[in-house]
Parts: sequence; C-alpha cells; structure tokens
Amino acid sequence: MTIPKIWKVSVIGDQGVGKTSLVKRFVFNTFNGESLTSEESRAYKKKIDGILLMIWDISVYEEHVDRILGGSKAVIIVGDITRYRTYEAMDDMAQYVDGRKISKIFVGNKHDLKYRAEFWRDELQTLSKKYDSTYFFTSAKTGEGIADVFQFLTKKLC
Ligand SMILES: Nc1nc2c(ncn2[C@@H]2O[C@H](COP(=O)(O)OP(=O)(O)OP(=O)(O)O)[C@@H](O)[C@H]2O)c(=O)[nH]1
Ligand SMILES: [Mg+2]
Repeated sequence: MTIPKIWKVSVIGDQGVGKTSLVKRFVFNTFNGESLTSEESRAYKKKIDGILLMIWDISVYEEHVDRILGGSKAVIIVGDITRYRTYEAMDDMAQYVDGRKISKIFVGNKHDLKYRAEFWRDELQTLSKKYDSTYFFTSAKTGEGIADVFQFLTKKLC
C-alpha cells in the first residue's frame, strides 16, 4: 500500500471574493449563486495526481489564521476582479504570509465578469513579480481556470 502525500492548502482573500465557491467548484464541481458568508473556516479533501489535498477555506473571521496557515504547502490568495479593493487586500495578505515557507498563488476570480474588471493582468503581474509567484484567472461560476490552479500546485510545487 502506498501512503499518499497529504498537503494542506489554504485559501484566503477578502470577503465575498469567491473562496467558498472556488473550493466547492473544485471539490464537488458545483456552483451555487447564493451569497453566504463563511462564519467559520472549513477543510475539504480532494485527491489529485496522487496527492491528498486538505483545502482550507479560511473565513474572514478566523481568529487563528496564523495557526491554520502553519503547515500549509501553499496559500491561494483570491481577489474579485470586479472590486479593486480586493486586489489591495491580496497584497496585504501576501505580505502577511511572506517570509514563511509557503508558496503563494494569486487568483483573480469572477473572470466571467471581466467586462466589469477593476483590475486585471497588469495588476496581477505586478503582484506576482513582487512576491516571486504566479497568478491565474478563474471563474467559480463557469469553472474556468480552477483545475489549472490546483494542477499547477501539485505539478510545480512537488
Ligand atoms: N459571477 C461570479 N460570481 C461568483 C464567482 N465566484 C463566486 N461568486 C459569487 O460571489 C458571491 C460570494 O461568493 P463566496 O464563494 O461566498 O465568497 P467567499 O469569498 O467565500 O465569501 P466569504 O465567505 O463571505 O468571505 C456569491 O454570490 C457567489 O455566487 C464567479 O466566479 N463568478
Ligand atoms: Mg466563504
């Protein structure tokens, strides 16, 4: 019997950027348009490329972010491209995570609404350069880009 690698991955980002939707799209392949603020952080399991991912959907109210982030292989920092201030929050959060041994991946979510974008490629490129990282565009609604984020994670971060 081979014991799978288990990786913890944390998903953070400003309120309503689509953290829960993104995780549920990836884990269950579902999307539910309703808006329900996550009061508590929650972990979901999903096996991909022989790696068992423990994906933490971190609540904006989480008191123990520090402890949850500890031991994470990667952190996915999500913004909502239709709201510029969620981009600023991405930078703040990246700064918060910086200096730890955790890979950062930036995600501009709600790409199906790109005609309403308040930030886009230039901004995410700037952020990626600043933190020596990479970025993706996703839509939890259509599923665009979601698998790419997690595939990148398991293929490139081994
Ligand atoms: N059009 C569109 N709407 C999205 C997308 N992702 C999430 N939403 C919607 O945005 C709202 C917030 O999504 P959530 O997944 O609850 O966001 P969250 O980051 O978990 O929010 P909090 O838990 O409150 O911080 C919901 O109404 C979702 O249906 C997307 O890719 N496209
Ligand atoms: Mg949520």
